Amino acid sequence: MSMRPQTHPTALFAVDGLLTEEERDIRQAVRRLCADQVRPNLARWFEEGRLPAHELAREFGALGLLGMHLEGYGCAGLGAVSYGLACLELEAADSGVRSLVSVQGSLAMYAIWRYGSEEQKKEWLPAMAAGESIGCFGLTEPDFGSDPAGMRTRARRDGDDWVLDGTKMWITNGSIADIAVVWAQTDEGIRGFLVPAGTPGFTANDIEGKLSLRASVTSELVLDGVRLPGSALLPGARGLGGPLGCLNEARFGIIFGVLGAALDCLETTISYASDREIFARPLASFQLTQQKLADMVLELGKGLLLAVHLGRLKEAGSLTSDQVSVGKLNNVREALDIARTCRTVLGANGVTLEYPVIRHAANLESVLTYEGTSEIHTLVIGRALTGHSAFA
Ligand code: TGC
Ligand code: FAD
Repeated sequence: MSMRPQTHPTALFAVDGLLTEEERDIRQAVRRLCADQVRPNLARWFEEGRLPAHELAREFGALGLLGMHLEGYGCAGLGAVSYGLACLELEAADSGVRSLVSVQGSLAMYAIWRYGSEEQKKEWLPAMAAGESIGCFGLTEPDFGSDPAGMRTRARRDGDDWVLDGTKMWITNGSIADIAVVWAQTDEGIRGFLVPAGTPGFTANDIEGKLSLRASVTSELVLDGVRLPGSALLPGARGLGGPLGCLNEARFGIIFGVLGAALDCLETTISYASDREIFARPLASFQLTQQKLADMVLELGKGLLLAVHLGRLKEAGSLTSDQVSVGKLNNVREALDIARTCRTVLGANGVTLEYPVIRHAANLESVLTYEGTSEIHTLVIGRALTGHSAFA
């Protein structure tokens, strides 16, 4: 049987030609760090349900990945596409690793950077950029995930202080965070607060039994009469637009990130199908296999082109939150579909941790749900198209 050289999936779309040399260098540096320090351990971390988050945060901080798209306060101040490519490489390793970086840079640091006082920025951002302090972002509650406007966590003034009561649920990095950004109802609408770990009345309990994003810490935050000084309030955030403004940043990273998971699945699958002989022929030589590969690479390539396009819009300052929903909905949905299809090509081997495919597929189930479920992003797009809000 004659055989031609193989083409890498991304080469079919010539995406590299859309990137600057600096962007390609950053991608390469993150890829190398993941290959050396992250990937060799991932199956074990996933199986054991843990992540050495502090050590990784310091490594990522040293490379400038934490808050890398923010300016000043020890942050690298790089462009949106560079940040996206870093997310892609991190998520090619594992969505939990990308989550660590997303929550730190795009949610916790971004909230302080965008809405914080000068004192809050100086106190927290340099240490967080270096990975010496870890942050988390508490928006979701047990009864209010898709509809955070209904949150029950309440902050009331008591003299110059604030007193917080409530429960946050599903909080990434919750129990390992040095600082929690907590959103609460007040008499003036939703406001954000910085709650340092160890504040009396504040506890974080890990959520056990996850079969997705196992290499990531997810916690419940309990606030029971937590007294904070007036300086703990984020002065620049008022109303639901405050936390939603942070979500735009993290959702943007996911648009790129999930393509890393999909690409890792696809590379694994092409290699597996090339080596695996079935009916005395390579699995890669069957038409049904090639149909799957071709369909997957089309979605991967379209997703990459969309991601780079949205990244350039973000760099130009014109990216809208509706466009972020377009990217999040499409790329997560397609990445999950790719992971599931790759799993079928690997047969029984596809259900083990020996290959990364089922780990990515399981992780992407969480990514489909967090940062706005696929249904919520569908309704955001529906609202943009029709003018009618169909959320409630
Ligand atoms: P709505 O009336 O549409 O808006 C209320 C106010 O918010 C503004 N706004 C936005 N601002 C910035 N960015 C956005 N994407 C925004 N969307 C809305 C809006 O302009 C308005 O401002 P103002 O000044 O007029 O008051 O609000 P709604 O209550 O109808 O809700 C809309 C909806 C459903 C889209 C929103 O609630 C939503 O996005 N729900 C999903 C919640 C969500 O995504 N939660 C994520 C939690 S964090 C997380 O999952 C981290 S995972 C971390 C990891 O490990 O990576
Ligand atoms: P629900 O809101 O109860 O939704 C259940 C189902 O109903 C979904 O399919 C949803 O799409 C659908 N639905 C909701 N509204 C509508 C509607 N109007 N029409 C039709 N269908 C609808 N949150 C944080 O604040 N910080 C974090 O760091 C964080 N990390 C997370 C990490 C993990 C691993 C996970 C799984 C979640 C995390 N979350 C975090 C929470 C996440 O954002 C929520 O799970 C998500 O917003 C959905 O909320 P919910 O789980 O309460 O689902």
